[in-house]
Amino acid sequence: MSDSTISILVPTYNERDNVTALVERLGRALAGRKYEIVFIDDNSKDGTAEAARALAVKYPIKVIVRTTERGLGSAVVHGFNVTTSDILGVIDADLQHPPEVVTDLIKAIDAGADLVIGSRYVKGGGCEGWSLTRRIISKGAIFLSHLFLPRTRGIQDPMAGFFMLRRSVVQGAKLQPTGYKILLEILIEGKFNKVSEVPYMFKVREKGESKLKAKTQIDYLKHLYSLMKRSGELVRFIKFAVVGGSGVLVNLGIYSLLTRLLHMNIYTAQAIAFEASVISNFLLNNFFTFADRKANRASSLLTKFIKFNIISLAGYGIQAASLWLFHSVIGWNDIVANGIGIIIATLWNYLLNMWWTWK
Ligand SMILES: Nc1nc2c(ncn2[C@@H]2O[C@H](COP(=O)(O)OP(=O)(O)OP(=O)(O)O)[C@@H](O)[C@H]2O)c(=O)[nH]1
Ligand SMILES: [Mg+2]
Repeated sequence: MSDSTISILVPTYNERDNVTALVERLGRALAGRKYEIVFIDDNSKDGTAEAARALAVKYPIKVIVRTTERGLGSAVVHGFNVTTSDILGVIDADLQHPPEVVTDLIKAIDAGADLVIGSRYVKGGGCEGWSLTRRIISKGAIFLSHLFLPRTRGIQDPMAGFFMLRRSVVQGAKLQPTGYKILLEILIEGKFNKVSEVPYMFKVREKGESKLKAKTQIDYLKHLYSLMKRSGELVRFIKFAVVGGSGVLVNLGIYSLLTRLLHMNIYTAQAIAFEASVISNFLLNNFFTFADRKANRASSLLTKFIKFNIISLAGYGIQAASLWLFHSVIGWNDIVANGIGIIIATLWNYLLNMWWTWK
């Protein structure tokens, strides 16, 4: 394995003052390996490409300058496409990813990992000098990814820009890199078995300017939506909502039957009708919405059913609370108040069932 060639891809935009230190430090970390450092520069105005080329007399360096495209994610994918090495690494140019950690990434690949992530969120990792706001945004982004993209759940730092992988992970993968989060794209579209994370400390940028803008956060949400669509999670949510709608019909139908035909007490009828809709929702969700994670053995079906009941009961509580708050307290129309309750309860039911029942 130690014979494999390694391409370290470095996307750059105006990083002239960082390239020399980066190359020297990468050179030390990669000594004894067959490697190349590939800069993918988006026509920087500060002479980044020239500075990188000047180092090629001493180091195995390639410099690619793109003039028609801009963007970190697409620069990385461009790097995948124009290199031929078995092992591909990605690192920022600004030294916020300590180049020495590349040694640990390679060790993990040699030990059998298909994909290894330089991680800020495993023991020993962290971020230097981040404001509380930036920490919250970062954690929030990870939380959303864990919630809506189940494939990223075991990974503490799916937003990392520092990683290494075997070419087979991205070979033939339909990568659509929009924005910054190229690793997220790989986690959804790539092919891999073993992923590992190695800790590192995300350093403060010392030279050059950050390209991170507020728009990056909006781009992330768009990207998340696109990945949900492609990974089938959006369709799953729609199925869940449709099943929920069918539950309302079951509930109303049985309630009418029990009260009008059997003249049952309305509260008893309401409880029976509610449970009947929980049962039909559960079965439809198990064999339709979550068919890929369904319970087959009776014992696990029962466990899931109990969890589903608990969540549904709480969901019902949310609906009742919302009717009370928006109608009785605030004085809105009861149908509007109930509608809000249904939306909140549907989201609650969906998220909790994703997280707990059919995890
Ligand atoms: N090729 C290319 N590289 C880019 C582009 N935008 C950013 N980069 C590079 O991607 C890396 C990360 O960008 P940064 O601006 O440092 O983003 P960040 O590290 O998330 O944010 P800071 O912590 O504020 O620095 C750096 O090496 C940049 O030069 C781009 O549009 N094209
Ligand atoms: Mg940076």
